[in-house]
Amino acid sequence: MRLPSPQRRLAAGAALLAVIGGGLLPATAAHAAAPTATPGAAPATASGPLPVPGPGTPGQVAPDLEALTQALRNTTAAGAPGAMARFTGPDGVSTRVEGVRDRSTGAAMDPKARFRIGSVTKTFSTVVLLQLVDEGRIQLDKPVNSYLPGLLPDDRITVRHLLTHRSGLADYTNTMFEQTVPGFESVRNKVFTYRELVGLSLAEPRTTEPGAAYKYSNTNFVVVGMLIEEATGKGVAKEYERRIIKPLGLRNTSYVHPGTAIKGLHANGYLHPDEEGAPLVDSTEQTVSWAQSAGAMISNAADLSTFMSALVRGRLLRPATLDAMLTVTPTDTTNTRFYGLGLRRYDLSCGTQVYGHTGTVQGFYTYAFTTRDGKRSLSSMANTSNRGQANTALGGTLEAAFCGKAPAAGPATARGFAFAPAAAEADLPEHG
Ligand code: REY
Repeated sequence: MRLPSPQRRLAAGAALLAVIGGGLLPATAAHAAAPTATPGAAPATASGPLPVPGPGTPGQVAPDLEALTQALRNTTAAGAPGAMARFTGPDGVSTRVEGVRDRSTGAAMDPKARFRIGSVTKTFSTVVLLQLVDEGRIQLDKPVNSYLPGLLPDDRITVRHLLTHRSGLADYTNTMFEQTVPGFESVRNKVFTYRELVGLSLAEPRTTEPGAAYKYSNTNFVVVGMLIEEATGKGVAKEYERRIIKPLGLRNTSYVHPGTAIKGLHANGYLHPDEEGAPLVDSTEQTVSWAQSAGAMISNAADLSTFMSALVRGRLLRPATLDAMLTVTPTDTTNTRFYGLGLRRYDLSCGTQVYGHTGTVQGFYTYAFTTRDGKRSLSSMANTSNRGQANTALGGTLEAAFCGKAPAAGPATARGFAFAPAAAEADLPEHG
């Protein structure tokens, strides 16, 4: 299999950090290791964002709405039919849209539109699983095989290894979607069992020793879905509904697997073929059975911000469990991108730290992030995929929204920081 170069880079970076930190690194140790890994990087602290010179603290920065629009224009210029961003902060809600949500009718992108959120689903699955931890039904450091006897070939793989992408279970989607359009068409209407998906992973060599390194893999969150079903005796759809969607009133959020439609006002998704210039493929309708609890949910921008904000404010989990979810280790050597339990942390150029997740499912790129206090949230999406430049451009909405108009002096310039999440992420843009 051809390993895309960002993945090679990440693998090397993860290995380096594993050597430096001796395996699983808490955020503080990761930062301590940073000067070696990224010479010249300003130190960040685990306890809070870097101070920003000039008026105001990061918490008071207003979004730069012109920069937000520019990021969306860059996204459509890079090949997305449409893009949108929705920011919630102390001064209310701002939305921006560019391009179309439906190429056949020419209907404009709509900030209320529903779309496929891909791996942002992983954060929902994690919350359900951690509620089961809060209820004493699952323990984070127990072997997966103690709940699902004989499922995995290694009794050392724990529940926490799944949630931190440190199980070493190969990501079956790498081979499934090596050829983008044929790969997609071969699964678009398929219905897989969880066991079939795990079987595809186990047919490949494992990537790391349990716990040794971060290696993003959809397989981890397929097994999380199995754990949820095993512990509750119900499908994940019921648990998302009962534990998150209903209590938070998320009326645009659903899990309809193996249904193929996105009901109500929605954006159509358009997949870029690998061949430059070939026509886009309308990928709106699909089972997303290849992802299920790792990536098959539907939502909209407002619901994603409500969810992320409620999560960090402690409305869904007990304090100790939320702390565990927010305890991060680096995903690469930039010292700006981290992963907790089913949750990313990005440290932006202005020092602000945001928590959330990214998502890629054929036809849709998503970013859903919030500040630690949950007071400022951004959800942005583009209705395309397999188009790295569009994903990178969409990532620009984070800087525009959270770093806003703060002066570009101090740490930002000192670090020469250019925030391009897609460029160094294993799951972005190639898969995820
Ligand atoms: C898989 C392929 C994306 C996407 C993926 N998404 O793993 C999970 C995530 C749920 O982390 C596809 N890429 C694309 C290719 C590459 O076909 N040849 O970009 O649509 O969000």
